[in-house]
Amino acid sequence: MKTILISSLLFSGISIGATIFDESINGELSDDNTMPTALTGLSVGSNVIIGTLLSNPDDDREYFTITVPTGFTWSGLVIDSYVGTPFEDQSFLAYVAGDSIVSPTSASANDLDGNGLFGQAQIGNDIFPALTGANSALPAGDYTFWFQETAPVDIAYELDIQLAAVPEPSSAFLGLLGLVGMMGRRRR
Ligand SMILES: [Ca+2]
Ligand SMILES: [Ca+2]
Ligand SMILES: [Ca+2]
Repeated sequence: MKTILISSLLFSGISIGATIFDESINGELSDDNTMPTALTGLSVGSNVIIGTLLSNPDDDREYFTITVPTGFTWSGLVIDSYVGTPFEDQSFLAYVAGDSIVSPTSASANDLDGNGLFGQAQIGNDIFPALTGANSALPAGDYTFWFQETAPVDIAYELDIQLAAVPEPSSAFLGLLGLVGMMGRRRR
């Protein structure tokens, strides 16, 4: 049953590895921490954000909020690509649960649910555990991100936010429910 479902998802070509935002098509991700770009329509599997962190004087920041729909969890964040021109090894990434994030001028680590420096060394890796400190996936809801590079370089990046489906009750449990239901009907 599960095999059939996964196969149909793979071959349907829907919602697997989808690019949910591309700055070259959709415009700049917000530079304003009070108005992060809202990213919706996330689905199970990969949700890719493609963009560029522009160097000074642009002083580019990327503020965006993802909405993890009910029935899903936030299970991973893979750096698909990270290329600095000139070479740069890592950039600052932080997140908070909710739809707003603290101002960069007043931010302290206590205001953030997770932060770190990520880049070259993490290409292809899932940085979810390092960023969030969570042992397992985080629940449905809003999460707001802050991505920034302060060195005078341009960073072309691809971030892959991964969602998983909340496991359904096991068939044995559903069978038990059905049995209880039948017994209930028989008593009437
Ligand atoms: Ca940008
Ligand atoms: Ca921006
Ligand atoms: Ca850097």
